[in-house]
Amino acid sequence: MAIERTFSIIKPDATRRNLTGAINALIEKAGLRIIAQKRVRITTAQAETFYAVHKERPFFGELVETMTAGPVVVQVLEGENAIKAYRDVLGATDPAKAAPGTIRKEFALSVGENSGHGSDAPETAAIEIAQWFSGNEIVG
Ligand code: FUP
Repeated sequence: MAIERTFSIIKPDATRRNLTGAINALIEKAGLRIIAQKRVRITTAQAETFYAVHKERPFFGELVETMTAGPVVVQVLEGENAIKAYRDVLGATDPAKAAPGTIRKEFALSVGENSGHGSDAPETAAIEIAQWFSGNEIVG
């Protein structure tokens, strides 16, 4: 298996409830290393760009509002098969369908406020990491 990097967002619903450390504990317990991390506020324009793939979906406006409602923590995670490994740690998009022990089962409030984002493929991981981090901010 290859060592990969993936991009993660701890979403506003989670930072609001002071869950950054609890989520990081699940990330590290899964064997993923947090090799870059910063707390930022996402602007409306940045949220619209980040989720452009969902532009035509009925929930797009609400998604942008949710992502800009408070601070987020953006991260780069590294590990074996990191993209799939982190999506497994996150659990299903809908927390009602997420497996026990996953971030979304343990912490998410709803599909919209589902506590975390993880890249879905190597191409999107590379684009998303580059959108938020410069090379010297990532220390593997
Ligand atoms: P995921 O890859 O699990 O983050 O899920 P998607 O890319 O399908 O969706 C991205 C975000 O859109 C979700 F995290 C929350 C939001 N969303 C909704 O609000 N309603 C939906 O029906 C689907 C997604």
